Amino acid sequence: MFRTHTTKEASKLDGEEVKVCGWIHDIRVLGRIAFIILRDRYGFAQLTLIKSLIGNENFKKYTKLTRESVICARGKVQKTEQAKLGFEILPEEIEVLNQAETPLPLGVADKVSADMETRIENRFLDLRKPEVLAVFIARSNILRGIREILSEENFIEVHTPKIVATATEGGTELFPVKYFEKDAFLNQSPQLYKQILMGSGFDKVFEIAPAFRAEEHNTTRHLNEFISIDAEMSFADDEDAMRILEKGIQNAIKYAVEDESFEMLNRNLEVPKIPFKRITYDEALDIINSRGLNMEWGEDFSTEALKILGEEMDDFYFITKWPLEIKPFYVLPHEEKYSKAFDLMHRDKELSSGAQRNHVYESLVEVMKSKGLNPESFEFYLRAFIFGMPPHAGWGLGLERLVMIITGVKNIRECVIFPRDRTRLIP
Ligand code: AMO
Repeated sequence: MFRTHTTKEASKLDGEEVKVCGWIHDIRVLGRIAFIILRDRYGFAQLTLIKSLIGNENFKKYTKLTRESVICARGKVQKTEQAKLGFEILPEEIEVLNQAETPLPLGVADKVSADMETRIENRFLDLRKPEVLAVFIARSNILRGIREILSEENFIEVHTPKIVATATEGGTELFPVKYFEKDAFLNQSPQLYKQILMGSGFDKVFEIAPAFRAEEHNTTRHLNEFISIDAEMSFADDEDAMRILEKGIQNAIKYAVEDESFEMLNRNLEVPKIPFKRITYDEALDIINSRGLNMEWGEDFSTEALKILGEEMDDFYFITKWPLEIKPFYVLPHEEKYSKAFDLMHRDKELSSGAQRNHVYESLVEVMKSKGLNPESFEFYLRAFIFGMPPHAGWGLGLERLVMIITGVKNIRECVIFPRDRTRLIP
């Protein structure tokens, strides 16, 4: 057995013998006594080395070990008020499993201060920092919270192809791939497939998978590969879809904040109350223009406009009833120039967009044409609309945008283990 206890398990004991394993976070030598701070995923343990107890040879050997080396220590745990952690381990034996070279390209014991590039270059080391790890524990808990709601609501988890022949969002932001003798692309969104599944009678589906966008802009909110959480439900309208989404967000936050590692993030976040406020696009426009901006009806919100809205609204809110012309072809038209589309916002940031969909073949084709799309290249999708397609609604939620908001990190790259941005393909 490599270890008998994690540092956290050991911290609860007094007088028992344990074997703990991890990385050397720090070593301090004070004459005839030395302290090795051992780190594992669960916390820290102080190994107290007393020269007279472990012998000159061993004392010399252990105090020469380098930071970030991997060791196992066997010894007695004892509670002590002198140690910062409230306990210490008096090792009888230290086994070196892997010696770390010096100097380290990135200090692990230092607080996060290195620039993003250096951090990502040395990501395996950066991820050893407890406050960096805490972001990924939150990410995992966020996913658990959302999955739980979707399962309770009877959604089936599915996976749809990521190598596809056509654009989903009808845009140009596609990565081409060679597919034997054919040209193919990496999918931007499972949109068309999740809708087809409504025609297949799956009733409620969700997918949590990568989405690829060849967007050129290099911002703190955009990735070229992100995780899209997509849901689609039948015999449902935009309001039904929003209700599931806000429940999912609420539960995600609940799970994230109740984990003890969340404290590492120094963030005081309350579980939001639902329902979130809904305002229509027109109401949002009025708010923005009443604050001195001159936004025309039918325009998308500028960064400046969203800033104003973010100041006026609660943390989470929906913008509903969007002009049809600025939403994708698949949203359901409503009252002539409007649609049943919505966006979920957090202050000035878009978190998710969704809609009740247009399930009427003729109308769908007409909207496609009006947006300059060729219905022929969407034949595989459109076929599902002529043999029995129920009314349906759904949404797509960017996981990393949600993780950003919940953990409070400022750069979306910090929410991905190995981010893909405009310039980065390695590691
Ligand atoms: P949309 O294109 O708005 O909608 O994307 C949905 C959500 O995905 C996230 N997102 C991104 N996150 C990081 N980097 C990016 N480059 C990026 N692009 C998008 C955002 C966004 O709100 N098919 C529709 C969804 C639907 O109607 O069901 C769609 O993809 O959080």
